Amino acid sequence: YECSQFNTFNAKERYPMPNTEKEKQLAAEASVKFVKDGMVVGLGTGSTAEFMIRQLGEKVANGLSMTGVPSSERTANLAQELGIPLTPLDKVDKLDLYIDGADEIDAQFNMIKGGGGALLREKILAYNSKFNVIIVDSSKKVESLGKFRLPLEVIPLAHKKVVDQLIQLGLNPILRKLDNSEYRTDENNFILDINISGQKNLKDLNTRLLEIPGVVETGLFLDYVNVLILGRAGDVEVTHVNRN
Ligand code: ABF
Repeated sequence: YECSQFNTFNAKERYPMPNTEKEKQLAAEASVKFVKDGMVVGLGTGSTAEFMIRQLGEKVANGLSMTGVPSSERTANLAQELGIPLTPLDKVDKLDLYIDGADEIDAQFNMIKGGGGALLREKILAYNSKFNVIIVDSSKKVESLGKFRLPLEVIPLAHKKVVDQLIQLGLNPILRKLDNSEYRTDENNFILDINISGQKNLKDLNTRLLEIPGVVETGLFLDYVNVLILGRAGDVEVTHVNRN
């Protein structure tokens, strides 16, 4: 099964509603209210997170004292341009707060993340944060996950073997490409986007995926959300999630 035979897949292709950008912006604006002086804040990746980072940049310019931990090189570059002080994760104990977007979120607050390719660092930051705030436009809210393909970060040398396993599991993997070559993550790995629509037991699926040697991480974020901020039309819906 040759890689060159894979279909190309651009995970960022979706059909945005006309007010999507406004909804992202409103959700982002509401999220920065959670940032207090002195906090260490994990900074997500993606267009919704970018609205949030720009707003934090303004707050920092106006005197807010905070330190950011970036979830990608792209986010690190933007934060630096905006004058947000940054620190590596291993220099802090826990993040006070992590704010990020998502590709899909279901009724139980399970998420697919990683459409932007930063799932591994995003999950590390979310796991090591005391509090996770997710910001989305209304197109991301779904009854059950799976219209969006689930990204898996995989070690390049193992990726064909991983593909074989995923085909056997009926998950229809597609190697992500960028400009005709394999997309590379910040850790220099590949991404396989798989079809999980109709999967009932997400926890079990996640475990099975992580058991395949060569799979580094999945974009399934189960049990991570503390607050969901959803932009809808001209307003936001804020949901506090009880995770006990
Ligand atoms: C990230 O941003 C990802 O995990 C997710 O893939 C993406 C969502 O992008 P956007 O906000 O541009 O829709 O947090």
